[in-house]
Amino acid sequence: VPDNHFHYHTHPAGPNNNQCCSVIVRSISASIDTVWSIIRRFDNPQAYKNFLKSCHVIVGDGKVVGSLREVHVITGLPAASSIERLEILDDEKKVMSISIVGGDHRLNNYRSVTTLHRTAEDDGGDGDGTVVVESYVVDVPQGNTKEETRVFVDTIVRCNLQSLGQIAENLDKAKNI
Ligand code: A8S
Repeated sequence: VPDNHFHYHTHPAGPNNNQCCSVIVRSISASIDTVWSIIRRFDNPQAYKNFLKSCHVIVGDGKVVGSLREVHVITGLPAASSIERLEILDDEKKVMSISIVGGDHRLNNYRSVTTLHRTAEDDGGDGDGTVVVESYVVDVPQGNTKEETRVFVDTIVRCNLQSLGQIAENLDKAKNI
């Protein structure tokens, strides 16, 4: 793979410091540019993250590192809001990273890195495919195990990437009409 940036996913997480980490990989039948056009919008994560109901950029322009957004989540989750900082937004390498710096939820010191990787689709379909790799590290909340934390966060990330895939695939299909 010529454009791999897997080193971005090497989070520092030790076994004693009560953190957990994981990585979710999803392949999408849409071009890397289409997938990136959705992901890169730090100001509009609710475009594909179904657990979010609103987002406002409160510091910066949503492109410069250090920008902050405040998101509110739908009811039924053990959380209400989150304040998130843009750590990396690299349009060339297609790498994005955010960290959670505040809010009303249980995921302290959360940081995620998302990278996109171009694939050649040899399934007879036209056009390119994309592999999305999203890794994270987070503190294990008081009263929970590492395993419980990983299951909870993996579920959210998997839902987000599934929805991202659907939206990107539909966008690309519409373009090819
Ligand atoms: C993301 C990833 C995560 C978001 C989590 C893990 C969150 O927005 C939700 C529920 C929570 O309990 C924590 O890429 C928090 O958005 C949906 C509010 C942070």
